[in-house]
Amino acid sequence: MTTTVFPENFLWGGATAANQIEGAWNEDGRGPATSDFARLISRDIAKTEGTFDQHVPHNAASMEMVQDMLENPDNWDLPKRRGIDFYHTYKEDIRLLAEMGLKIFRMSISWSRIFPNGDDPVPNEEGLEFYDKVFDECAKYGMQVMVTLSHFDTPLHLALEYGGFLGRHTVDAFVEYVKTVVTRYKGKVKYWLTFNEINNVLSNPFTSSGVIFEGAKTPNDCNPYLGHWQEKFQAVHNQFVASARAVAAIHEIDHEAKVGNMLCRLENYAESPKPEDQLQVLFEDHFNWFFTDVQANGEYPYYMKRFFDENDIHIDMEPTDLEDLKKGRIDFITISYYMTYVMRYKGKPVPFPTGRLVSDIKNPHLELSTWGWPVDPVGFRITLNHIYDRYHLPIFISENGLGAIDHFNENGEIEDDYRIEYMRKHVEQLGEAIKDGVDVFGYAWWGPMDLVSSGTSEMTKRYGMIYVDQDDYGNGSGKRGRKKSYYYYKKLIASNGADLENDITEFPF
Ligand code: P53
Repeated sequence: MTTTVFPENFLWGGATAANQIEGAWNEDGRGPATSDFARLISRDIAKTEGTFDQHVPHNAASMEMVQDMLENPDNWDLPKRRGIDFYHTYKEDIRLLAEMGLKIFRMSISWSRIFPNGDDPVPNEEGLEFYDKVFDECAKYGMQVMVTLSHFDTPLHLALEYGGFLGRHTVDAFVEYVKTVVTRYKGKVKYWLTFNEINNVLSNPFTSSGVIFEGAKTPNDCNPYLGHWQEKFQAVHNQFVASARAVAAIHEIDHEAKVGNMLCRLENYAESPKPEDQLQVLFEDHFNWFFTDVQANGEYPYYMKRFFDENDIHIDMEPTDLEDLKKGRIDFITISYYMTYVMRYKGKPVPFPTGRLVSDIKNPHLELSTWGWPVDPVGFRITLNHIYDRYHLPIFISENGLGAIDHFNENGEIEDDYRIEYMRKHVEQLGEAIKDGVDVFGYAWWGPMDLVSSGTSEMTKRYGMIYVDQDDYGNGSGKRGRKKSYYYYKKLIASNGADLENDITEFPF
């Protein structure tokens, strides 16, 4: 076996989010969150609409629809309300993860489990106890946790009353929530992330930040990927301040704790060597770097001024905001990496974001996943170098993975070589980036057990190495089983990334 390039104590992990696994949406005092209003976009629907695009509107946006989902939940199929029942199965799930050799489990706390309305005067003890149990269970196996404080599930009350992070009140409520959980779990959690994929607010403002525009009437109004820049960038600013104040509070409460950002990393290629195409890459890059520039450097980068000026965007700031941004700089960088993007000149030599989460221009050199996401392991190495070059901060990969359709073979097993291949190639390129000198301290596979998709609310889009017997409509026994990739990742972890060969011959379910 060749020797490993991965550092000792490298954190091999798996990543999840409360709204995609927990279920129990109204148990033990949990209040409703925006994720409870996401409808299923099944493959069948996507096929007839001709797209698996993330931009199919599927969130309730109109007040009428939200109200109906609250009052008549049986009329709606809302998969994130059931998750994969982790709220009740957490012991078994954590055992399976630990047996795979996981060193770190990335998960999120559901804010509305702790504060049902997001801003209640006292926290919900039952909610707090649940995460005590989860953290203790992980500790039992020597598994660390990385906790995202807000992963696409703003408490509904804050969305309806204040437009989510469009309102300053939500900032204060978030900081209070953060102080509460960090004080409670001090010593149990070393790694915190503030907002999941903070840049998602540009394309899915309701999903990512509970943003409801004034006068929103139709489902399309709430998650537009173009336009509404004034509101979107105001919400972003408020999230920056919330994040920075959270970082400062966490550092003060727990000196051992480290706090990171979370960026959906968009690595952009020019469609051709045409300088204008490259210019478009520069613009699009800026709208991606912007988020980490603020969170890592503590100030607004120079290039946003022109965009704000030319588009009449005025950010409302409170007098202490810029100072707070400086004081709340992150300790490490995290990204989700799934794919790369192709840019073509849009005809105007001025900065403007596309806001898209999946490239609409095809890269002829890359294969697509079943959901149309280009698979690009070399892009992973490139992006890691770009990030490290820009910030010189330690990097943790908080998400990477492949959503695919799984089938049982005649022995009742799942031989998911496509998933293994995806992992093998990405871990290989991660190793190359480490050899290049990039400081990476961990890698978390998205969805180590199958879970509800964020973009489409499907179960059919499976990421897991652990199978969950449940379909898009909630049918199934919920039983867990091991796929071939479970044994592959286990072997990979045991060798600390040295053994990448797919030579697994036995993989009992
Ligand atoms: P799903 C779009 C593009 C890249 C990553 O996504 C994205 C999205 C938003 O859907 O989100 C992250 O489940 C997100 C996870 C999500 C995962 O990627 O749509 O942080 O919550 O599940 C995969 O296939």
